[in-house]
Amino acid sequence: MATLPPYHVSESLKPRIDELDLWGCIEDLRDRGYTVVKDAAPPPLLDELREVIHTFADRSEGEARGIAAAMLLGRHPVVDRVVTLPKILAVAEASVGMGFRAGQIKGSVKRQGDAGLFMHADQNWIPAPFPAHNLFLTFCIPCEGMTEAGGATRVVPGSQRLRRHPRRDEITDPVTIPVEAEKGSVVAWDGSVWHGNGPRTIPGTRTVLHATFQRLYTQPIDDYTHLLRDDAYVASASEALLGIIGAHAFFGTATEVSGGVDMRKIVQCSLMSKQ
Ligand SMILES: O=C(O)CCC(=O)C(=O)O
Ligand SMILES: [Fe+2]
Repeated sequence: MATLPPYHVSESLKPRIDELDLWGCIEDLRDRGYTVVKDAAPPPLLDELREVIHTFADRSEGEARGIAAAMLLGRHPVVDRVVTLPKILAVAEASVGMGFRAGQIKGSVKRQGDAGLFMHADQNWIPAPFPAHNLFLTFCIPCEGMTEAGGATRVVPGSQRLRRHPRRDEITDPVTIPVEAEKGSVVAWDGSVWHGNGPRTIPGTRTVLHATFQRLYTQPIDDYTHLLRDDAYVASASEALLGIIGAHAFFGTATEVSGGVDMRKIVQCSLMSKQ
């Protein structure tokens, strides 16, 4: 089976991209390395998400307390719903291919006076030159929208084409633009594009969910495979949720007596990885 070239959308995904009106987002990701997906999340769901992130962040320990909440998949139905919203799943598949996995699912809270984040490409542990097929897609899901003064994500549009990490001098003298988004919109960028975020200079909080999706063959940042061993969770989870947690992955399926990996799964993964 032929492999789909980078940035091409598979025949099976096209109808969803049409229906959800996402072609502009796909072109943005190809040309600029980032996009704003409009009307991706219902505002009442974002209000619930905000509460959930603050609740879990308050349970984090040390410096993360009140600021960051990690390993959020499977811990609250609102998080599971948000990461499997139709526009998010469709943009993720277009960028990191069929059979993609949930990577890091994390909440963060930024307050007035908080500094900005240094510039980087998300695939920090991947050596350059980066592969032509994108490996990571990060969604930044702001619970109240994102403005420059509020500490928006900042990107260097087009930097994904360089397919390398920023050099030290490029980090200290970045040419970035803020990515502003209305409540309900989500921001997404690929694993190669250089980005960081700006300081927050206004009162209130910037509460966001960072949801990173990864190409099938890469090692997921967070390990959610324990959820697949939880019968009650599996029984109530959607097919999409089970897929991103790794229900179809062949990795680790060999046992001491099986004679090899799960044949059905390796065949399925080999087909999906090319789409
Ligand atoms: O918080 C942001 O705006 C960007 C954070 C970031 O670099 C990331 O989630 O990859
Ligand atoms: Fe990042």
